[in-house]
Amino acid sequence: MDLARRNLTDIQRYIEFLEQHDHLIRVKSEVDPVFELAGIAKRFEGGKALLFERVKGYDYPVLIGLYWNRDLLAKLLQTDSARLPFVLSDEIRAWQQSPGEPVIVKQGPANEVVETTPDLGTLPIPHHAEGDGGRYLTSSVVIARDPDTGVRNLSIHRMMVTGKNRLTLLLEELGHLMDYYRRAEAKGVPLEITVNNGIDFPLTVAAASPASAAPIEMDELGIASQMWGEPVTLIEAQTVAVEAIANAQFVIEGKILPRVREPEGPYAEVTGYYAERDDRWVMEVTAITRRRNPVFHSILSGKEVGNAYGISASAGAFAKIHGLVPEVTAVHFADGSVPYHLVVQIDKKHEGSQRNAIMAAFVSLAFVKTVTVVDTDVDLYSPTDVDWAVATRCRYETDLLLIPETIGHRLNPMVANDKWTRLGVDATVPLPRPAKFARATMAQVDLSRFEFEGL
Ligand SMILES: Cc1cc2nc3c(=O)[nH]c(=O)nc-3n(C[C@H](O)[C@H](O)[C@H](O)COP(=O)(O)O)c2cc1C
Ligand SMILES: [Mn+2]
Repeated sequence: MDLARRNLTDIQRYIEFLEQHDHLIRVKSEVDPVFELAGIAKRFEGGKALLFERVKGYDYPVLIGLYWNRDLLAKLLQTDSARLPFVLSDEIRAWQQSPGEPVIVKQGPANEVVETTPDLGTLPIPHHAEGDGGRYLTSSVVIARDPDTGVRNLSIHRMMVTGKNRLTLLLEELGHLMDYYRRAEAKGVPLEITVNNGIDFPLTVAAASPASAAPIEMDELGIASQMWGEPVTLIEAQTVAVEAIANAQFVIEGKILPRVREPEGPYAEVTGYYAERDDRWVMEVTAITRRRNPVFHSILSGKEVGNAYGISASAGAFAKIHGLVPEVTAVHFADGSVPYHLVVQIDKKHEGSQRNAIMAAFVSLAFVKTVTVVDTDVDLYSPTDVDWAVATRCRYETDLLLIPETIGHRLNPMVANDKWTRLGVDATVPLPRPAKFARATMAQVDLSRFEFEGL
């Protein structure tokens, strides 16, 4: 891909792009970052992105909504929304075949200003949902290095501000950052990290790519370089031995402390429910660097989080699932239940392949609870069409596969003792395909040959 050549590698250029494509609303009035900002954003969720120019009590604007509209992201990558997952999975596959190294320099836009005494209170971090436990970083990318091998990792974590130089964060059980942290903690040492706010789409894709696409021994930063068409530039940090993104808006440096847990939450999660307050992992901030004129980036908790994760994760999983079951033609998270319901489309050549596809999907995506497989004459992006396929092509006594006692996603209220039951739904027509399953069709008519009034 050629995003670097198109000069689309930072938030400032994104804002220009959004404006050129009529995808940006500028909020001119002063807005309170506590509840009001998210309340306004919620009213525009799914449409144009919002730039809050005047945030009460802060010097910097806030951008929100970059990930809540797939058409916008498709435009950015010069494709259309249906092609978006394929374009991304091609990039992930190209990276897997030739992973490249980033460029590391001392200075970049993200350390134009070095705040000598770090104070998270100077950043316009919004307080989103009414029941959230505090102000949350929702879109920032954490960079860390494997304590044993030194391999770099990128991931996104919700982070609640608890002091001028303190945050609490969530480390998911199966994530690579958790794996790094556990090994650091066993040695009794902190895990150094940089937290990069205001990064571009390729870096979010890299950070959200699932372990099945980017295994622990690989540095997923290369996915972003692949999309840029040139190596991503990193900067050395001031106080830790991990790099940061040179084009970020803000970099928060620090370490996750061993054997320390402090209260975090509640937080309005991707599930649509509040995650409970509990004792979780603690980051001590050692430095903050920034651009001279930074724009703070936030993701509205809830649906936008699902989209940001869903687009990258399904692209990464498609690369894997297609590799295992080549008859699979596309995968898509059902919009209402990211990351739990994955729809898989298959051009079935062998009876039974659709069930292999269900198993491949479950091992490729740790959080998926339901996999529905449909044929190629079903529009997997349309919940109505998928529902029709299940209603007319699934024989419930034989085509529902229940897999009990599998590892569940802890955020989901259906999980008990870390376990839940997964469901595979086979909504494909059996082979050889009986004639009664041919879809009713009308003639394909060229409308330009007809005159209409009231169109
Ligand atoms: C917006 C967003 C928020 C996320 N929040 C968290 C989180 O709070 N904790 C967590 O462990 N993973 C979170 N994730 C998921 C991880 O970033 C994601 O699973 C990633 O692939 C993990 O990287 P890894 O494979 O290198 O472990 C979030 C993802 C996105 C896109
Ligand atoms: Mn990883």
